[in-house]
Amino acid sequence: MLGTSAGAARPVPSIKTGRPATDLQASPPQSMPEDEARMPEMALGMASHSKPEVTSSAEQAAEGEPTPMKLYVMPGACSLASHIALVWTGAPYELAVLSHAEVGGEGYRKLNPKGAVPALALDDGTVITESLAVLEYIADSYPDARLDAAPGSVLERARLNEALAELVSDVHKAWAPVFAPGRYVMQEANQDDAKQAAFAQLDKQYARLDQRMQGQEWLLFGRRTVADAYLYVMCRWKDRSPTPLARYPALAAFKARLDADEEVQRALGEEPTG
Ligand SMILES: N[C@@H](CCC(=O)N[C@@H](CS)C(=O)NCC(=O)O)C(=O)O
Repeated sequence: MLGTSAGAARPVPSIKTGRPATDLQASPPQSMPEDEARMPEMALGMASHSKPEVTSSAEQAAEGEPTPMKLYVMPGACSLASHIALVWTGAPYELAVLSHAEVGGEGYRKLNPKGAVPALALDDGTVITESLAVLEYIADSYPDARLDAAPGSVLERARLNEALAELVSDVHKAWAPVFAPGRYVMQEANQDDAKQAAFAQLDKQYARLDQRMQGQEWLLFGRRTVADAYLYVMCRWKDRSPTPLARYPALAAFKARLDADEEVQRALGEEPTG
């Protein structure tokens, strides 16, 4: 279920660019083997980060400050797309940067029982999960940023959903046997096979995306949308496979353009990878 209500029993801590200190400090998921517990940060060559600045929503309310929406992310994970989209809107936000253990931990599961990022907590305690929903919520909430389908265009909306669905459910999920082979293949001896099969599948998907991006600055509509933020994250991951992003010239050029985007750099700087 996507829309759940959080924080009725106790306020969710409000964290400014850092991990929650109190209610999200939990042990790594019990059932998860060590290599899985380290993914995707370790699989992606990412490390943990420094202690956060923490203020509680209750404190903020007492001080009369409005509580901006809060995005829960893991460094460099798919949640980076929602983070970049938020920066592109120029809206105020708070960030909770979690470790993989925290994402699987009890505290965060109260917020998102699926134990995955991203999650976007709104100021009334409503929580939105799933990248597609979070990205479209962000885009729809800040129409001036023009990150969404054109208002009223049913076809553009369908094209945006189409692109996001492909990125989220095909491209992203094709990485799963690479990051967590133990979830797909029981015998450790066979897990490398699962990874090699995933790499082959990924190569087909990236080749298709590369063809689509030829001569295009943006994925859709000749302008920037939230789908570009997600495509960027998928491009960042590709160097973790035997065939690096450089093999896909249009995608490599797209990534280089976004690497140079100051707002993308700001988002990356807020998700320290050590
Ligand atoms: N269907 C979810 C998947 C989100 C997802 O897989 N997030 C990963 C990070 S890229 C995660 O939190 N993984 C934690 C885990 O699987 O233990 C979405 O599209 O938002």
